[in-house]
Amino acid sequence: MSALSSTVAAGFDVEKIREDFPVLKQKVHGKPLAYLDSAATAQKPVAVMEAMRKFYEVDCANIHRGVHELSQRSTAAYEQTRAKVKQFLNAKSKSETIFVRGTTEAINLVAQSWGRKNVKPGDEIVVSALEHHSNIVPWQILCEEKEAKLRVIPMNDRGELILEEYEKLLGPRTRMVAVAHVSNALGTINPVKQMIEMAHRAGALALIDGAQAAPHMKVDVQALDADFYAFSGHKVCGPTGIGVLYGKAKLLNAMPPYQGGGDMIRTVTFEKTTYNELPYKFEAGTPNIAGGIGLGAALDYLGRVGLERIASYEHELLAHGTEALAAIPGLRIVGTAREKAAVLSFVIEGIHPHDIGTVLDRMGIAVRTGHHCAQPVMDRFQIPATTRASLAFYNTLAEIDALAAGLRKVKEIFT
Ligand code: C6P
Repeated sequence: MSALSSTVAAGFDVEKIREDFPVLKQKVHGKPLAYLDSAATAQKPVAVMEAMRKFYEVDCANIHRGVHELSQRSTAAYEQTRAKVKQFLNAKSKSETIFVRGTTEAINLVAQSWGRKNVKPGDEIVVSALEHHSNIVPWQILCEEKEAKLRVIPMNDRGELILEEYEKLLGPRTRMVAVAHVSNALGTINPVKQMIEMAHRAGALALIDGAQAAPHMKVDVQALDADFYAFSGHKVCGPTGIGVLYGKAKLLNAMPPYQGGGDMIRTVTFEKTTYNELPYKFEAGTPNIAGGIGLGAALDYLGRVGLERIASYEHELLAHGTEALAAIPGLRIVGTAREKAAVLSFVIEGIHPHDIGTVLDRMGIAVRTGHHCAQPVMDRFQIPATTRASLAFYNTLAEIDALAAGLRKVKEIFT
């Protein structure tokens, strides 16, 4: 497909979308920026920056604490985001949506609060071979403390989880299954609805790491029947330092607080403290108010663009990128699952990914190189690292063509 048609691919006016992202207009090392690192963090539309600016310029006050006008306004703006998150995830109630710093904190909250209360020696936690470290280490810490066992669902050479092996891992000792909805290193979309169903049949709970799914597809926690679902604001075009833990109310109600401090209490005496209702029981201390407001603006923005349109446009980008990269001799795509989101991880024979990334950077092309915080994935494929181009709805087919041309130059330089 030509670069020209990229502006209206899938009925999607990407050039108009790009107007909303000032950062994309710059040159890097004298070349137009091609930002292909959205899995690390997505760029922010003007609407997000404006919402945060308005908070600091006009409304700035602490929330849930003041009777004065500014505090009332700030509280209302922050809590409006909760209603938007409820809608974004199709949660049953706002009280099931807890603001945290991001996916990492969400998973740690569950591992520490739910895990410490419910996991006993000999119990088992199931994760998968394609998890980000954030969905491995919190469970390892818990297992070590509780003398529980971490079991791992293996994957095949495409980077797809082997469900027959998963079935065999499930048993009466399984307490929790924690899996990514979408792999950040490979792009694999896991069949999480089915995996949750299987966990429930075994009497276990299921936590879904939605960090790489929420930016790319419509998520419905009720349709999935997820017990917990986590995502990060900064990957859905929102600010850093804010994210969401969704949890079923009956589970959250039965869990002890994660941190103690302001806002999470009902009454405090030196003899006894009683806790606030959901979701505040899990939100100790002054939160990231501007971040929460920015996240609300980001969800509004994604809603206006439309997640279904985003998914179909990105699918087109991915297909184009897969074809363009596969045509480069010596390049191997790592992660070829049949169900894939917009991630192109690859290695080129004889050239270190860091060298690839450095040369691409000189051409204005931003990609991530390394293990992508998924070292077990690298071990599985027996490679130390990959180069990863991760796409978003503001990318163009022309940028992908620039990546492919850049990689051909990299090959010329190093061979
Ligand atoms: N992955 C990447 O470049 P935080 O850092 O808490 O916002 O998200 C952690 C996280 C958890 N799960 C998955 C599947 C993720 O992809 C990430 C973040 C980034 O791939 C930064 S390491």
